[in-house]
Amino acid sequence: AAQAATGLPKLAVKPTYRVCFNQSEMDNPWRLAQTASMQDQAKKLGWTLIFTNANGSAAKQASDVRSCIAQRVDAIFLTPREEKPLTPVVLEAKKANIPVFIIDRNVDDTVVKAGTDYVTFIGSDFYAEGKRAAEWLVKTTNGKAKVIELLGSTGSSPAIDREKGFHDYIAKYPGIQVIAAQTGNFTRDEGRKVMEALIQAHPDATAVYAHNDEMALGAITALEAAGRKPGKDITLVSIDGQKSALQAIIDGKLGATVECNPRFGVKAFQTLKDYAAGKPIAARLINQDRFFDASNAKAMLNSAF
Ligand code: GYE
Repeated sequence: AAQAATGLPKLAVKPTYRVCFNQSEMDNPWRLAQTASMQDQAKKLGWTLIFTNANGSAAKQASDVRSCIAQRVDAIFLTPREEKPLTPVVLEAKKANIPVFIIDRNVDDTVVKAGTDYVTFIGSDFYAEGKRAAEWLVKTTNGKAKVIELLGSTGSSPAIDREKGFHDYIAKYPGIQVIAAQTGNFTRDEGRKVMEALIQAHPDATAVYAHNDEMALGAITALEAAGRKPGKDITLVSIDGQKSALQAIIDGKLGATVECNPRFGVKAFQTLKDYAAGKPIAARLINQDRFFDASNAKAMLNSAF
């Protein structure tokens, strides 16, 4: 079987499995949708899903994974809050002969490798997301904007790659300048607070690039409180494609959002089954994401999370 050749822990074909899902936090609609998707699919298949919530602490998430190892589960689904702090537990699971499937966020790929240390990474291409947001902004502003960037959680793979994808793309457009960048930790409240301060310090800003919708929605609140008109005198673009962001597009406040699909259940558990059956698994299983703007937000509203 393919799995034997890799040095990865083996997994038997069984009617049902006992697996862990180690969630990073539950403080936004994306996380709630992801968790619901995993739990729904486990229920449908009759599998036992042990769910842990690290409440935004990478250290707690590492100890959550260790407790799953101690419980000798069949497999671990891990959504690493930050790249580096969650890398060692991947090796610990391998040593304990428990296959790990990395979903949505990544670990440090310079230290651990898909196909050797863990089975695969399943998720979106965050670099491409940053690039797609930049492309839209360049087009919409005719290549002229002073941008405030709201960064995701420091050290998380989506924050790292969404920053890089955006900056690499705008490097060819000297009229697009990022005049301030600060983390809003992927939350609405921090996005609002950070924007309150940044718009005071940079009243010349004409655009906002937020690494997720929640921070963009927080920013809209802050901008309106500061007397600005989001969608009219300041252009916003973000990532995720949640329902309330599509509503903000319909309302004319948010310009566009790049979809980042949180519904992992079907794909994650099917990949485990394929792995157990000895099928070769690609190192990266990348989701195909959509793009939402004024042209389709209304039609897509009901399919969003
Ligand atoms: O964009 C954000 C969430 O890891 C891709 O994390 C995910 C990101 C998503 O908290 O809203």
